[in-house]
Amino acid sequence: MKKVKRGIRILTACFMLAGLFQFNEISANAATTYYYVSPSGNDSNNGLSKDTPFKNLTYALSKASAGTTIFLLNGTYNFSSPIKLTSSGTSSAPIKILNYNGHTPVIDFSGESESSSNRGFQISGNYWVLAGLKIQYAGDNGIYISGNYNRIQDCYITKCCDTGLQMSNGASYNRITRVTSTYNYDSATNGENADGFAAKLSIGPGNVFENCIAEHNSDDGFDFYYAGNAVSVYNCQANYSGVGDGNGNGFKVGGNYTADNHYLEGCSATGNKLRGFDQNNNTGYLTLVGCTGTGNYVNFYFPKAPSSGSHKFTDCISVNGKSKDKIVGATITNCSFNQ
Ligand SMILES: [Ca+2]
Ligand SMILES: [Ca+2]
Ligand SMILES: [Ca+2]
Repeated sequence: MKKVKRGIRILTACFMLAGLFQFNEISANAATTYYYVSPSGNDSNNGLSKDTPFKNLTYALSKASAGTTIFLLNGTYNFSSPIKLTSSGTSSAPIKILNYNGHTPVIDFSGESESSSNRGFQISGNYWVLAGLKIQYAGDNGIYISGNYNRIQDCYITKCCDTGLQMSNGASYNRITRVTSTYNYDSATNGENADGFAAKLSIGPGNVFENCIAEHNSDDGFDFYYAGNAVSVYNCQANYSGVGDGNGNGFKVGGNYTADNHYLEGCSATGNKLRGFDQNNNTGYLTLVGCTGTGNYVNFYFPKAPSSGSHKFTDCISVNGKSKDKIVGATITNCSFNQ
């Protein structure tokens, strides 16, 4: 009985402590600065209300620090060079760039020429949140992330001259949620590079895609070439990839013989020029749960056993592939493949 009472006392103390932390967090939130930006605003305004907005996002960014929220009022914001997010928020006080009042502001980079240095948003900082934006016509990636703990959600990325959203060069613990990336095309290389989403070329751990859609991109829908760490993908779609010299895979989950144990759940690939789900020389083991390939040239193509362990396919469905599936070195449970 005594032990139980002591347990209750400890529990009570824990709840009180938790309450204290919550209180601190609310205090921190109360100190948040909100800036408003509008294409018809003026940088000599104070930017502190929707009626006195700044004109330039870059001006608002120059005043932003951990805990700042920037609201972009409806309209089109034109850029001819990348927006570089180099500073950082914190886990309890991220820096946010948000839409306002249900509208979708357009961030238009058509002033950029097609060149690998002309990205849209370039995020090397940590703890940024971008939400509710349309991003278009960047001269390279629409969004490029090398930083950590960033969140991109409810954005629409289109018609950029390389991959719509790319993570590389150590990017870790970033979460991409409900983003659509479509009609990206690198004309300079006849479409061979522009994916919908990429986590490739040396990422760190902990990156997640959820409920994202890649459609009509010239190269691949999702590309994890030479990732170097595992990516988790939930409920994402990759459809109709492959224009010009593009490879045309839905989910390209490997490359360059690195062992990256990616996890895909509830994903679907439809109508891609080449493969719906493609191992692409990944030497790690891949786990696919509840994934569906429909009407791709090959729906599932995993021709090599992993260097250790086994691939795991559970509840996966292959429908109307033009050529047969190939799966080697896998534990297959409750799937309908056409091998
Ligand atoms: Ca490029
Ligand atoms: Ca390619
Ligand atoms: Ca690619």
